[in-house]
Amino acid sequence: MADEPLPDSKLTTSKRRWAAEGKFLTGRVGRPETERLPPGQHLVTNWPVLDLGTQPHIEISSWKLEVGGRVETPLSLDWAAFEALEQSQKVSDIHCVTTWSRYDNRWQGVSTRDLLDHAMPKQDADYVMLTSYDGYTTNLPLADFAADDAILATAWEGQPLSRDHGGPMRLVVPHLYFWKSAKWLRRIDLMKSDKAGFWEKNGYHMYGDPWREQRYSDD
Ligand SMILES: Nc1nc2c(c(=O)[nH]1)N[C@H]1C(S)=C(S)[C@@H](COP(=O)(O)O)O[C@H]1N2
Ligand SMILES: [Mo]
Repeated sequence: MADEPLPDSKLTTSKRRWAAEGKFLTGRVGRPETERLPPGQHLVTNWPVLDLGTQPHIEISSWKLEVGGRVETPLSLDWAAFEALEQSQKVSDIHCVTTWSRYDNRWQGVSTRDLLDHAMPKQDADYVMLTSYDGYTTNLPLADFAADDAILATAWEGQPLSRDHGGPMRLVVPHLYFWKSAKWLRRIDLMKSDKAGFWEKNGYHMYGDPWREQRYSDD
């Protein structure tokens, strides 16, 4: 078949150039840097440590992760059972309510979706409470806990997650402020209705969307 000559109006020329430039595409790729950084945040290249001040030392031999509440199959996993779950890698940005953000963190661990496939949320489960080894708690909707890029991380940048950052395992939910990403995670409880965790009882927002600057509960 012979090549049909394409009409070369001014518009088609422009459209071809837009296509080459990826113009009007939405989503992260090609987004200007100013839109990648949520309002009121500044970029850091180090990784600050923030917690209640007690960094629990958890022996791998006594470590456990429990999943309970509104699930069909409550889980109690030791380290070997947790490591035997399907492993995933995610790359994501961190946005802390104290205004620092850190781009392109490479996590490895178990995706929250894969864990939920084992526990099987009941029909009426809509929220999650996370409880950590230092007594910290935080809450979020089940849909956010199950986000595509949410991960129960055991490694960061190819190295085992250090104790100060929540090792041996922490949650990472990158689309919410980082206080929702519980370090030293011990229990995951699915609930029918929302309940406030530690910071949420102390003035922080129940949801915590960095793009809407949901820092404090009176916002
Ligand atoms: N178990 C536990 N998880 C926690 C906290 C905590 O005090 N205890 N602090 C939260 C807060 S406020 C932030 S900003 C991040 C900090 O994580 P990082 O120290 O790895 O930067 O952890 C979150 N997860
Ligand atoms: Mo924080």
